Order: sequence, then C-alpha cells, then structure tokens
Amino acid sequence: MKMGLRWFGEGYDTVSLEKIRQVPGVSGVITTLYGAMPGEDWEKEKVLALKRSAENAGLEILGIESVNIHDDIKIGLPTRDQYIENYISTIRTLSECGIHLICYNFMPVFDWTRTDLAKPRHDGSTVLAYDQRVIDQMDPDNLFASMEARSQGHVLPGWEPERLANLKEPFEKYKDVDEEKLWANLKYFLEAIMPACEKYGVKMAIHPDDPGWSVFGLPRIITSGENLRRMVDMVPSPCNGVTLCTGSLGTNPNADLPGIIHLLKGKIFFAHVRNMEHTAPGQFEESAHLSSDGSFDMFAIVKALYDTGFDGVMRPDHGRMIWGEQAMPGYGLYDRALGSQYLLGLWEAITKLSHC
Ligand SMILES: [Mn+2]
Repeated sequence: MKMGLRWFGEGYDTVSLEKIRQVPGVSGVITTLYGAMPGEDWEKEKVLALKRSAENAGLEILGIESVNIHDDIKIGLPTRDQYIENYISTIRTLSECGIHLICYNFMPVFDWTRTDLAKPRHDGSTVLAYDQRVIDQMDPDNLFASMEARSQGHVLPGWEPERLANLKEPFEKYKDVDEEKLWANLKYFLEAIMPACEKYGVKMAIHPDDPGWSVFGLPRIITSGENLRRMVDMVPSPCNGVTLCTGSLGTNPNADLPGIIHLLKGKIFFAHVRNMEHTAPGQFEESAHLSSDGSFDMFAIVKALYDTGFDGVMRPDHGRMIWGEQAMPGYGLYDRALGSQYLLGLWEAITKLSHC
C-alpha cells in the first residue's frame, strides 16, 4: 500500500509539494493536468513537467485523478470514437511517463455535488455537506452558481466554468440516456480502451457517483457495491477496476462498506478513505477521519482492505477546514495530514497484529 495526497498542481493548489513531502509516510501525490478539458489528448511535455515538479520535491506521481471522460462518450454520440482515440493516446502518454493509474468517473454533466462547502461542525471546523431538500428546490443553473460562489475563487475539481457555463445544452443531450443506455455506453468505452490499458500497463479505477443517486433527473449507475461488481464483470480485464471511495458509497446510509470491499476483492486499485456523518435522511456532512467523529467504522474499513490483500494507492479524502487554513474546500493540508496519519496508524496496527 502506498499513501498519497491529492494535489492540484502549481498555481491551482494552496498546498505546496514541500509541505506534502513533510507528512510522514506520504510518498507521492495523485494529481492531474488541471485545466485540461474532457476529451483532450494530453501533451507529453505537460505530463513530463508535472512529473518533474513532483520528483523535484521528492515525491512520486502515484496516479492521475482524473482523466475526465467527454460527455459525448457518456451520451454515446458518433463523435465518441474520436474522444476515445484521444483517451487511448493519453493512456499511452501517461504510461510512457511512468504513470500507471487513472481514476475517472462516469457521472453525466455534474461531478460530485454538495449543497454547502463550509458547514460549521461542533468543534468549529467547517466541512462539505449535502442536503437533498436544498437540491429539490433548486434548478441546476443555481447549483453551479452556488458552488462557484462558495468556492472562494478556487476552480473546484469537476466543476470547470468553461464546461458548465451553459447547462441547458448538456441536459438536452442527455434526454434519451437512461441508466441502461449509460451502462451500454460505459461498456463500449471500456471495451475500446482495455486493450491499450493492458498493452501499456495502465489501470483504470472508476470512481463511484457522489452522492450515489440521481441528481436533477440525470441517470447515475456507479452507485453501490453491486453496481461496481457489475461494472468489473461486464468487461473482464486485469486493468478494469475501481476506486473504493468510502465517502461516496457511504452516502447511502445502508451501505456495508467492509462488505463492499470484500465483494470487490482484487479489483480495488485506489482507495479514498474518509468518514462522514449522516445527520438525517437525505442529509450528510463530512467529518474528521476518526471513527468516533462520524458514522463509519474506519477500523473495519481499513481491516477489510488489508484482509483482501489491497496493495494499491490510498489517500485520505476530503478533510475539514481547521486551524484557520484557507484552501480549496475539502482539500486543505492540515486535516488531510491528520487523516493520513490515522490511516497509516490503523494500517500499521492491523499489519503487526496479523503477524503476532
Ligand atoms: Mn472520492
């Protein structure tokens, strides 16, 4: 297992690589070409520059989060083949740069969704939160405007203004795409790219939808352990796997997270491990990573990963904003550093006890 921290790149992230380097046990970053639009064929020079900046700071690039999928692929338009070709070219480029893990998602239009980016917690920290009642009273344009207004000038990952400036058009394009069509389009995409992934040794790790249900009537399919299992079985390949994101799968209060980890044994290439608190039906807020601060049993989650032989990349996920830090919502340094130490502590204890 390798522990990393997500990093958004020079000029985008308030957290420097030098600071990440000082978090014990963190050997690398998960990053992306921030500013690259979905569908773009990534330039090798830009990837090499990204790699050099990480390596100059004594860190490895452990994976890319994300190489986003163009909506035409999700919708299944004839133009998808060109975007798939670009994607395959990017896979080859990343492999040539020594990067062998890609996290991506298959959510239509919107990426992760929250209704509050700075909700106060009992301890004075602030966190990302979701309230279905707020979504139900909102039209999608307002959601984008409110996410942008509350992002304190940061471009939130997956919420690029260029792409979301005119939401009416993408909604119109998805009007004939139901869940089964989206499944078929995902299968088409995976069948097209897997030979290249195998050839170049690049693992694809799909990220679950967040939250794990339909938002604004758009279809969502990567919403549960069963559906993740369907996804990996649909296109069998050693390179077709998942990002186990406890916070996203755990938006369903009934999700059995250790059970899902066992169900996906051998197929988890990347793990986002964090805690959250369910406060009421349809409402949740993020919390500190510690089990006692939220609704999840973090020991049981890390133990399930250990017991199933997980040997991929792990990162703490969204953190609280603490100690007056000003940073991208969910991605400050302090609470994610605390989270990484807690996860490494659990991992060390579980490893040593299993050898007693
Ligand atoms: Mn995640």
